Amino acid sequence: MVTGTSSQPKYDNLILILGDQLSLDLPALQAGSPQSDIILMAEVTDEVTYVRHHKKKIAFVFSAMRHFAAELQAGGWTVRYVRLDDAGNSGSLIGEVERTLSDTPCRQVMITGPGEYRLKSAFQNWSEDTQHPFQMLEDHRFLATHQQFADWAEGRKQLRMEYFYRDMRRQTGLLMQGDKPEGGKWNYDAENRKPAEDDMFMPKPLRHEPDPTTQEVLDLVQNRFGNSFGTLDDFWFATDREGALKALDHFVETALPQFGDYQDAMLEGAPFLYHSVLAQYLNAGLLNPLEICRRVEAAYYDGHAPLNAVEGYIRQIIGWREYVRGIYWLKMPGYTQENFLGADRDLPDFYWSGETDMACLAAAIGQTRDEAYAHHIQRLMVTGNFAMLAGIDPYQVHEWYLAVYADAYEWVEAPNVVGMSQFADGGLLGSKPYAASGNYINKMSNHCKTCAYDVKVKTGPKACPFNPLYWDFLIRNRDKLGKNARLMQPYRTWDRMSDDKKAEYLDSAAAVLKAF
Ligand code: FAD
Ligand code: DLZ
Ligand code: SF4
Repeated sequence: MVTGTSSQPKYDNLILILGDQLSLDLPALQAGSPQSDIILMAEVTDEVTYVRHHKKKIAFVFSAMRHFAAELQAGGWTVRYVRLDDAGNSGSLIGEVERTLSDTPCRQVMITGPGEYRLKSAFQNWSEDTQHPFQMLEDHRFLATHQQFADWAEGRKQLRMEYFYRDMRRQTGLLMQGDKPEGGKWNYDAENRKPAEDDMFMPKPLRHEPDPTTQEVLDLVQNRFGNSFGTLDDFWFATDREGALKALDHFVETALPQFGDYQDAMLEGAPFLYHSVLAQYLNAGLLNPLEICRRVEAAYYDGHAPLNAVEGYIRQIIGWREYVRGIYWLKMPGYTQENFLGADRDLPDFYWSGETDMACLAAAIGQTRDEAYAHHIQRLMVTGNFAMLAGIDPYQVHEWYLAVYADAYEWVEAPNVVGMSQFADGGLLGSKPYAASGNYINKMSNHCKTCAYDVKVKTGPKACPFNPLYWDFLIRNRDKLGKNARLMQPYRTWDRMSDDKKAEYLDSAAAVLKAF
């Protein structure tokens, strides 16, 4: 219950800023005024523990919040910053709003629309219950508004990213020559599938030494959440906008030119390859999507990076990122519960421990534990592919991804996991499941060379587990997938196999599934 609201308001607006709203151009900051408003930022256990967040993600968010609060104060704002260990911390964001109102009356509470549905609806419910004046502003740090995406989706049979992306190219003018795409093609993805070699020069993302603020947060997280997933060792993320901008420059200088060619590659001991490792900064608000794209576009016109790299990179941000956000808000609530294939197995323990003889999974999960990071193909074709082939409950898969990556917020994670990687939405995002046998991983990585299993062996104890699981997945789900035009070929191959071969595959898959 809100108390103290009847007394004379001390401030006009109480502006709540969330841990992923760390942008000076945030709508609530633009609408407010340092002269008449007070800002609230709060570290709360509810946000830390609603999934088993990686320790590095918690540390990143808290340190970035503290740096941002200091920046706001330096800019003349009054900031009430609640630290996790502060006496009286209620443990929830709504609790902290109420606590503030009770000792510091404010005419109105103002927030920028939260990125996750659960928080948005919690605030809407709160405002209805308390009747305290409340304003929620649309988050305009994206290219497409919810309404714009809904209008685009209206009446379409299929929501294909490619068409949405072209609209975003036209809207932003990025890589456009008049109304034509630069180079004559919209999409250079076909050129972006080279495997990487062990002896290639490998750039590294820019590392930032923890300053005293970050060090203090690291100690706090170790003390309070020491049992949470992941390690805090060697924390190197930037935690303010200045550092994030330097990381962007460093990526453009060192890795962007190869980003396209090796976008789908995986390499043992090379967790970042030519990826930007900027999503955690972008999603927390330290960088803006359009400024990243303009910087990357300039690298093309300066002759520093080729078109396949630049177009591929811009597509990820103005195409995929905006598109998955649109899908999330179009389909929530309910989207995270979808389970088209009826998968119901529990997530194997090795997703948390990393202890598995499968070299590709051990590498992806090991670096996830160490860095709170894995790149797209590891997320999609290793951990995601395995979970789907093994029939893991997609909700458990969704919770795992939301917890373990520094860049994970439900609006971007859920469509990628539930839709793209698990096909749990029945094909809204992808026209077919991203299911692959060991052959794909062998083609795109060198993991199989050191694996305890043999990727060329199809069945039996030495066989790469992805091989029998691939067929088991297709056969198990034939009633749901059998009519998919893009799966006709594998189903035909299956139908031509001898009964003995089929039985070998299914028995091997059963043995794999029994082992965890
Ligand atoms: P880069 O490879 O350098 O790509 C550049 C940028 O493009 C990224 O920083 C990101 O902002 C954007 N981007 C690329 N692909 C996507 C995509 N499919 N959806 C949305 N944005 C994209 N991305 C997240 O930001 N948060 C998540 O929680 C998340 N979960 C994922 C789960 C699964 C199963 C899959 C398959 C993908 C997921 N992605 C997620 C998308 C993508 O894997 C990450 O954005 C990317 O790996 C982040 O690393 P990077 O910054 O080095 O990206
Ligand atoms: C991810 C996160 C964490 C770990 N902790 C906090 C927090 O203590 N306070 C806060 O305001 N935000 C935090 N966040 C980010 C929120 O979870 C995020 O703002 C919502 O999920 C909406 O996207
Ligand atoms: Fe992964 Fe199979 Fe290759 Fe091992 S053999 S690394 S399990 S794809």
